[in-house]
Amino acid sequence: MNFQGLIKIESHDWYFDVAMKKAKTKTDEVRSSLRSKTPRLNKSKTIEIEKIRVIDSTIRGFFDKIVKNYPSFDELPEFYKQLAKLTLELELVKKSLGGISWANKKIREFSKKYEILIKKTQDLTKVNRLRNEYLGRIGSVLKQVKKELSLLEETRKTMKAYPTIKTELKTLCIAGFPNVGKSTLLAKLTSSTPEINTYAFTTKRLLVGYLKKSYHKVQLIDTPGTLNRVDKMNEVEIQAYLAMRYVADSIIYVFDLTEEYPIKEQLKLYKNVKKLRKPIFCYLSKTDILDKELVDEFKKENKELDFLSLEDLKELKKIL
Ligand SMILES: Nc1nc2c(ncn2[C@@H]2O[C@H](COP(=O)(O)OP(=O)(O)O)[C@@H](O)[C@H]2O)c(=O)[nH]1
Ligand SMILES: [Mg+2]
Repeated sequence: MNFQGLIKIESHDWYFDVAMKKAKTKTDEVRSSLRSKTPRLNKSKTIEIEKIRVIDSTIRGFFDKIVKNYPSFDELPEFYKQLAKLTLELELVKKSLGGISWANKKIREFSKKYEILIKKTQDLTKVNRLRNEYLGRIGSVLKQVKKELSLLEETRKTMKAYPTIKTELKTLCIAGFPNVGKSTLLAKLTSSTPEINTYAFTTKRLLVGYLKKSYHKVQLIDTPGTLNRVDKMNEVEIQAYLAMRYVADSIIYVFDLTEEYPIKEQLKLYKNVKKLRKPIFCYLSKTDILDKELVDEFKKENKELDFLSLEDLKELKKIL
């Protein structure tokens, strides 16, 4: 799923101005194509009707796109549905989209109505009056969706920062305390493919990498965070938790025995991750700078854990 391509939503003034500019270009064309012999009333009517048509199709074209382009939240994969629930005011978003559709309908109505009124009139001054009235109506409809437009734009910006995760792929999440070596492991496992994001060693967003073997593709996600209560989590921790819960088929849990975090705490987090009821493989990082004895002892003490060895990359990839 990819939210990068959502079109920017502008202010209500912007749509009005663009529509007016387009209308002007078009009516200038029409004006110069009319014969000089055409009676003034007919000329004026033709021009103003053309103006209405351009304004109508321009604004409604934009608004249609906004509504069609917006994700339908009920149909999103569970991960994004939950993420949206936690990060957006979904009810307001739905109402705002409804507001844009309402504006579209209203604009259509006014355009039809004023086109007919202008066609019918035989009075030159009335043509201009009707046109001004029409513009006033359209301006007022746009004003009425001012808040809706800006809410949809704010929401779009939030969604733009969502990670791009392929929810349909077999997925492994890498979990563990900060600084234990999760991102390093992700890089080690997926460095052979160019799709790993270049901003490694950051916890600002989820890192995603892919492992390919013939037809099979596995997605690996670096999921930083310590599984706090949801209201205590920051944005990336929420994403990490949701990825583990809704996207992961299995999890690699990274232990770091270099005492950065007490091993007791790391085991506690491990147990919390286990509650997600997914297969968990454990990986011991930084064994290159650890006493072999310490490593062996830890493994002995925690026999129930399913340890992975990175030395045996082949084995690991087979498991993946
Ligand atoms: N010696 C050694 N250092 C490592 C290893 N894995 C990670 N590190 C270092 O530990 C620090 C934290 O690693 P990082 O992958 O960013 O941890 P993360 O916060 O869990 O993603 C970095 O300075 C890494 O260079 C390892 O296997 N051996
Ligand atoms: Mg990291």
